[in-house]
Amino acid sequence: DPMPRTPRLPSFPPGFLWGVSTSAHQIEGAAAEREPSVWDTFSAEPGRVKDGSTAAVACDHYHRHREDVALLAGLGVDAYRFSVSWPRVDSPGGLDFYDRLVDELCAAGVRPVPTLFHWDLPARLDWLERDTASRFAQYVARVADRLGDRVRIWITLNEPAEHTLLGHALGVHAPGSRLLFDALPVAHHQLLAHGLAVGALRAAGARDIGIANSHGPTWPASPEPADVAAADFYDVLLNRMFAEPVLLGRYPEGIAELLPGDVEADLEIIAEPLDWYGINYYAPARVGAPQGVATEFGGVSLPAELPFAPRPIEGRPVTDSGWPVVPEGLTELLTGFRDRYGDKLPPVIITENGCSGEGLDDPGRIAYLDGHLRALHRAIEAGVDVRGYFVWSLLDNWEWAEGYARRFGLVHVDYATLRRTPKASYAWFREVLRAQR
Ligand code: GBH
Repeated sequence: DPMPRTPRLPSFPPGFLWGVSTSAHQIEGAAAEREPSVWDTFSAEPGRVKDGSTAAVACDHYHRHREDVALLAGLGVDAYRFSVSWPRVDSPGGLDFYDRLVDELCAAGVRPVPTLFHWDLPARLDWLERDTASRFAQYVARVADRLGDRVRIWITLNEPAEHTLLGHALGVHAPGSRLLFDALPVAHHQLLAHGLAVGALRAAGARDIGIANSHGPTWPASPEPADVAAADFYDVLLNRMFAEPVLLGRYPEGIAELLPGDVEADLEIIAEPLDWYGINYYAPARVGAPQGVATEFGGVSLPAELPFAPRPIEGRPVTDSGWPVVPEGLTELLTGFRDRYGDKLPPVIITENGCSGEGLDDPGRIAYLDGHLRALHRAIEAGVDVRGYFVWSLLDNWEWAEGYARRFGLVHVDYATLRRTPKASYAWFREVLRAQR
C-alpha cells in the first residue's frame, strides 16, 4: 500500500502508549441485539441527523470485531480505546461480547482500554436525575467484575462537557433537550457518576483510572475587555468546569451556586484521585462578546442569548467538519494546563485527536496527525508529563448528528458492503509506530 514519505518524527519517551480510539454507538451496529439508548430514540426522529441515518448497523463491528482486531494488530498499536455500551451490558449476553473482545485484543498483543460511558445512555435513564449517577456506578462494578482480570487501564466518561452542551443545553445531540443553563445539573450528575465509578473501580482492584475530557485553548476575539470576559466565560463552561472538580475538588467561581444538592459533599467524591488525565483535542476556540444574533460554531447554531459568541479562526486549513487545523493549540493547551494545575495534574494521555476528510489517499489527515504529534512532542520537551496518544479513529464511523457523512478513520468503511480498506494514513501511522520502537 502507498507509503507517503514525511520527515521522521522526534522520539517519544520510552513506554509511551500509542493507540487508536472508537466508541460503541458509532461502530457496533447490532442495535436490535441490545436495549435502546437515547441515541436510538433521537436518531429515529426526523430531522435530527443530517443524512437521516441511524447507527443501527454502523460498521457492524459487533459482528466483525475479529477483522477489526486484525486491523489493530496490523497497525501495531499498543492499545485500543473502545467504549462499553451500557444498554448492551443491560441486555442478555451483552457482557459476553466485551469479554470476547478483550480476549481477542489480549491475544493480538493490544491492550484493551475501555471507556465506560461514551454518550449512549440507556433510553430509560436521564442525566437530569441524580440517581443515574449511582446506577452508573452499579453498572461499572459489573463490567469491572467481568473484565478486571484483563483490563488494566480504565476510562470513566467521554467528554461530559460536549454531552451536556450538545445533548442537553443546545439539543443537537441526544437526548435533544434545549435547556441552555438549566442543563447544568446534567454536568454535575455526570461528574458525580465519574467519582462514584472511580470508587467502584478501585473496589474491584483497578489501578490505572482516568477520564477523557474534551479541551481546547480559548482565544479572546480581541483584547477588548468584553471579548476577554466572554472568552473567560466560555473557558469556564467548556474547560474549567470539567477539569477543576476532578483535579482540584472545586468548581470555578459562580458555578456551585447554580447546582442542585449538597455540592460540597459531592465534590469530595468527584475529586477521587486519578492515575492519569485524558484529553481529547481537536481545535482551539476563538470567542468574543455576544452580538445579539445566533452564531455558527463547529457546525452547530448557537442561540443569541448566550453570553459569548464563537468567532471564526481565519487563515487556517479547515477539516471536512469545518474545524480549523491548529496543531500548536495542543502545545498551548498542555503547557497551560501544567501552569494552571501544577502538581494537581496527573500524567496526561491524549485520548482523542484526528480529523474528518474524504479519500483513501488522505494527505490532509497525515498532515494533521504529523503536525499534532510534533506539537505534542514540544509540550513534552517543555516538561509536560504526557504518557500516550490515541488517534480518533480506527474506522470511519457514524459521526453522531452528522451521520455517515464525516469520515474520521485511518481505515475506510464502505457502508454498502461494510468492507474495510486501510487508507494512506493507516500505512503512515504504522510506519510512525515502527520508527518509535
Ligand atoms: C469527539 O467529540 C467525540 O468523543 C467522538 O465521539 C467524535 O466522533 C469525535 O470527537 C469527532 O467529532 O471550534 O469549530 O473547531 C468532539 C467534539 C466539538 C470537539 C467541536 C471539537 C470543535 C469545533 N468536538 N469542537 S470548532
